[in-house]
Amino acid sequence: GHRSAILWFTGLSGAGKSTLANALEQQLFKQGKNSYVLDGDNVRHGLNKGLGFSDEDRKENIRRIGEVAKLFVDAGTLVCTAFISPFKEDRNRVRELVEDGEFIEVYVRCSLEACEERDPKGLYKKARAGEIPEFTGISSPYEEPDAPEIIIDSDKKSVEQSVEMILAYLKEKKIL
Ligand code: GGZ
Repeated sequence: GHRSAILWFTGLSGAGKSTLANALEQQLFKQGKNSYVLDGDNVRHGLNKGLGFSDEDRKENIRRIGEVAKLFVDAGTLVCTAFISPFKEDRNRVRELVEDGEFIEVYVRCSLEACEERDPKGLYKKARAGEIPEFTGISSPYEEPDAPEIIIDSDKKSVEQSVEMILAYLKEKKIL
């Protein structure tokens, strides 16, 4: 068995949050652990359809995701969330929803320059051209975590190395 927890990935667009969350989930699945990924694909298009990217909408986006993540914890699932979640206050509010040790903040750290260089969806280019208002890192802030449980330097570590780091943390904390 395992204890349930929230692995809360935070970082800029293009930093690699979804990639890491999904790679971790695959490993957990292989180990027979009950896990699930919440990301833009299954949340912003459904539950949070209608929310945009103003500060207020991002706050509400994160609040709802936090509540859903808590339900997953109640159900005994290791839930990985992959959202920019740019505001410290909103992330800390989610932390307070669950027991000590059940909120694991994973800062996927990557310089704006590197994210902009990758630009897998061409969004930074559009944001620079003024076609996407309030784009995180360009025209909307990202507040770095003060004390994340885990920091992944995604421009220096491979996905495999990063997943190993997270698995090692979960074992050390007796979650796995
Ligand atoms: C940031 C935006 C924006 C703006 C659309 N700012 O790389 P992506 O495409 O797939 O990930 C980004 C995603 C961010 O949604 P989140 O729910 O994670 O954001 S938050 O936690 O701040 O609520 C990006 C796309 O949506 N996107 N417009 N203006 N990212």
